[in-house]
Order: sequence, then C-alpha cells, then structure tokens
Amino acid sequence: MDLYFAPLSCSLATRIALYESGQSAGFHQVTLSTKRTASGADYLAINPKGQVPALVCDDGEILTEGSAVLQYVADRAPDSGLAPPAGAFDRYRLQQWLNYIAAEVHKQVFYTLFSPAVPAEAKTFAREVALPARFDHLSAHLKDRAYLVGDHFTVADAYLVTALNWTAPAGVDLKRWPVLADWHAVQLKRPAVARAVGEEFALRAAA
Ligand SMILES: N[C@@H](CCC(=O)N[C@@H](CS)C(=O)NCC(=O)O)C(=O)O
Repeated sequence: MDLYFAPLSCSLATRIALYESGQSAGFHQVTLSTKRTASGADYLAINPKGQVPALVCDDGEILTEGSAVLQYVADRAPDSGLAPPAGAFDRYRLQQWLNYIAAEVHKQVFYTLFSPAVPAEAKTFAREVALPARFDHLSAHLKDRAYLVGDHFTVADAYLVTALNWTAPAGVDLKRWPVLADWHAVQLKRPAVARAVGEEFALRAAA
C-alpha cells in the first residue's frame, strides 16, 4: 500500500490507522498548493480530485475519500479492532461517526475556517454557531465514554484526533470543551498516535 498524504491534514488519520494496526505502507508527501508529490510527480494523475488521502492498494486500485480509506485499512487488519466487522450494528455506528466528522466537523467547520476562499461571514458562522454545536454534541457523547464507538479505539477516533489537532491553528480554545480537551490529550499519548503526529509535525516544520 502507498499512502499519499499532506502533513497534519486529514490523511494523518490513515497514518494513525496504519501504525495502530502494525501495517506497513509507503508514504508519499503531496504539496497541495502545487498538486505535486515530493518526487515531482503530478498528484492529479493519482487523484484527479487533488485531495489527500489517496491509497494505492497492492493490486493497483486507487482508493480516495478518507472514510473509505480508513475502513479499507481497518478491514485489512481485522484483529486490530479498528473497525467493527461488516454487518455488525457497530459498523454502522462507525460510519455514522466517520460521516459526522467528515461532513459536519472537517468540512463545515474547519474547511470554512481555513480556506482563504470562504467569505468572512461564513467563517463567523462556523466559529460561533457550527463549531460549538458540533463540539457540544461530541462532548455529550464522549462524557461517559472512552471512544466514539464501542469500548476500544477505532478509525473514527483516529479521524477525530486529527480534526481536534486543527483547533489550535484555527485559534479555537479546546479547553472550552473540557471533555474533548481531556479526550484529545489522552489519545495523543497513544504510542501510534504520538508517533504519527510527531512525524508529521516534523515534516510540516521542514516544509
Ligand atoms: N472528501 C475528501 C476531502 C479530503 C480533503 O479535504 N483533504 C484536504 C486536506 S485535509 C485536501 O486535500 N485539500 C486540498 C484541496 O482540496 O485542494 C475526503 O473525505 O477524503
């Protein structure tokens, strides 16, 4: 497998899943502004959407969209518990959370806050209305739970850790949501998460 990623972007969740499950992969850094890989190759030839993550599977198939990529990685290592088995009700819970983080948190909140193309009024809405509603919802769910789904770490948690990393650069004080701040701090101490985040921080600093 080969993962195309940009440091500390949403593709970090897939690196976390690979490390959590002990799977090896090649890692190829993409410069999103130029759509070039570190070797100078045209990333649009891998993913015409120009977005990370993209996973080139061992049979040459190219998989995109983080929620699909994460489930693919999890299903290749079923003993990791990173995704409940297909058909189990918790698999739908997993997809519920992956979709929520992708659509409601990643795109509606953080894309809006980070993108220079988004008008100021939309950013104000994202910061003052959308983000608090979504963080309140996540806090209520995680108040009495260690993980989003079931009783162990799944790829939904990998995605949420990744999204909560964006609060500091977005100027959002996560301490306003103590449940989320504590949950995030605990997840960052997981060896696979610490390794993935540390490596991508170093790559971002070097870029
Ligand atoms: N729908 C895609 C969105 C992925 C996405 O937004 N990736 C960002 C990085 S977090 C990206 O590649 N942005 C560059 C761009 O949109 O041109 C998914 O869920 O994987």
